[in-house]
Amino acid sequence: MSLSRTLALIGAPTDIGAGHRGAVMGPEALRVAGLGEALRERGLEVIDTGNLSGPANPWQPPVDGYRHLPQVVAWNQLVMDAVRTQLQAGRLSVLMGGDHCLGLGSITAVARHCRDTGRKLRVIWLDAHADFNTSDVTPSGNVHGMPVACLCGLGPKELTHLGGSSPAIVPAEIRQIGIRSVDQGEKRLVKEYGLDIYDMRYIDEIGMKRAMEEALEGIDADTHVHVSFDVDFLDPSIAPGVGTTVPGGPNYREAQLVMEMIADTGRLGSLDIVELNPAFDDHNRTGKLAVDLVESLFGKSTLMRD
Ligand code: NNH
Ligand code: MN
Ligand code: MN
Ligand code: MN
Repeated sequence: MSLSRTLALIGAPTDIGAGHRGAVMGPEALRVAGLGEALRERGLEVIDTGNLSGPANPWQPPVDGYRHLPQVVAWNQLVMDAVRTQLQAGRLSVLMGGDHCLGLGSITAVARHCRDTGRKLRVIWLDAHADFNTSDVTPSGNVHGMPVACLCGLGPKELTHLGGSSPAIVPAEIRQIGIRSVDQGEKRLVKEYGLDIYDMRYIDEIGMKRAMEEALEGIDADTHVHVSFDVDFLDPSIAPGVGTTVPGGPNYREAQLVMEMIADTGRLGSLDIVELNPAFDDHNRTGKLAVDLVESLFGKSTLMRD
C-alpha cells in the first residue's frame, strides 16, 4: 500500500475554541507563507479546497464550563465532513486552522477512515499543552484545551459522539510531544487515562531523537500516521505567532528532527496545522516557519538518505 501523492488543503478560519482572537486568520497566513507551493515542490499534487464557512465567533463567556459549545460543534462537523471526503477520495488531508478544537473533527474523521479501511492509527500530537481538560477542570472554558479528552470519550456528548460512536480513539493510539503546560485537574486526568506524554523534561533528559524513536515505535505498513501540529509546540523565541506561548519548547533543529523522523516512517496520511495567530506574529515569521517544518514533514532533507 502506498500513500496518496495528492493532497487537499482545507481552510477552517475560526478562533471559536480559543481564548484570543486571531487564529481565524491562520489559513490565509499559511497560504501567504507559500504552503501550497512548498508542497508542490515536494512532488505532491496539491488541491486547495478553499475555506469552510461556519458560525462567527460571538465572543461570549463560558456556559456550564464551555465557551461557544454550539458553534464549536458546528465547526467540527464541517471539518469532520471535509476531512472524511478528502480521505475517501484517496487524498492526504491537510487542515489549516483555526484553533485546536478542530483537531477533534479532523481526527474523528481520520479514525473512522482507519476503521473503514482496516488500518491502525497513530496520532502524533505536537503541542505545549495536553488539551485534556473537561468542563469540571478547565481554567478557561476554551474548547481548544479539550479535544484530546473529547476524542478519548470524555466531554459533552455532542463532541464525544461527533462521529457517531465514542470514543473516537483510545489513549494507546496517541503520543504527545513537547508538552510543558498541563493544568491542575488535567494532570490527574492524563494520568488516569494513561496518556503517553513526552514532556519537555523527558525530552531534555533523553534527547529528541530517542523520544521520537519511542513515540514512533510500532508504526508499520498498515499504520496511518496523523500529525496534529499545534504551532505553540515550538519555543516562543522562534514562533511568537500563537495565542498561548509557553517558554521552554523545542528549538529550530529539534522541531526539524521531529518532522524528519515522522517523514522517514513514510506513513503520514493526514495533518492539522493549528493555532497559528497572525495577530501575534512578526511579519508572518511563524507562518513561514510552519511551512518550513511541513516541508520537512513531507520529506525535504539536507542530503539524500537511505
Ligand atoms: N490548558 C489551557 C486551557 O485549557 C490552555 C490551552 N491552550 C492551548 N492548547 N493552546 O493547545 O485553557
Ligand atoms: Mn493544542
Ligand atoms: Mn497548545
Ligand atoms: Mn488513507
